[in-house]
Amino acid sequence: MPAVIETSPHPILYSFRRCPYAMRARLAIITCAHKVELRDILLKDKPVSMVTASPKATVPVLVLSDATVVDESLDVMHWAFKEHGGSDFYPTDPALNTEIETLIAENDGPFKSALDRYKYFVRFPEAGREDYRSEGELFLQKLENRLQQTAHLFGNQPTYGDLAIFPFIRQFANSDKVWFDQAPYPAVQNWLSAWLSSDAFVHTMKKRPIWNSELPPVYFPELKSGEVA
Ligand SMILES: N[C@@H](CCC(=O)N[C@@H](CS)C(=O)NCC(=O)O)C(=O)O
Repeated sequence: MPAVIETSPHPILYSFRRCPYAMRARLAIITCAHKVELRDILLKDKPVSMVTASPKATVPVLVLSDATVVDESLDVMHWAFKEHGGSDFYPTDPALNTEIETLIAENDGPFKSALDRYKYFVRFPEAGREDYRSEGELFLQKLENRLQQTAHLFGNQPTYGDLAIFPFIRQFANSDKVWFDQAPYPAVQNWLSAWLSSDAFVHTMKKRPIWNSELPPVYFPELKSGEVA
């Protein structure tokens, strides 16, 4: 008998607080003000219900009320913006969308690979930490060039491209904050710090109890006082 995917009246989002892919999914959901049941998990102890829904077992995983499973962070973002408003963040111009997707692909590909080696340089002794950092700086410089021209990566309005990319730049910055703060990327530094202090990000990063089926559901964004789920 096929395994039964657990659903709930609200979409369920399995998430790990510090994962940048899960952050971008939560940021999209909060930006379009759609409510989900948030299940914060630990990667070392994944719930069976999450792995049943998505055997590849990476976060984020979104399970819709009809048991549709969306288990790639960019697809969760697209679901959030396309289905539930927030269209200012999701431009209609196909050429602009292609440009956004191309930069996100560079973030998720070569930049993420440099970031992992920079963070965990001890595991990659074939080159030095600074070499990996320099590799990552190629992408920082691209972002700097854009942000010298406009307040956000794709113009003067933020788009899902900003939301998809900044959690990874945050990780890069945090790998050596002293270095990052004096590095020659002032526009990236300002852009990052504006996102980090935004209400959306602060709410997204709030510490919540690790989910288990005995606890009452946690809604995201949080219910306001008097609001019912
Ligand atoms: N391509 C996936 C990547 C997601 C991913 O790799 N997430 C990491 C956490 S940051 C994960 O769940 N890794 C599985 C594990 O560590 O067991 C997406 O965009 O959603």
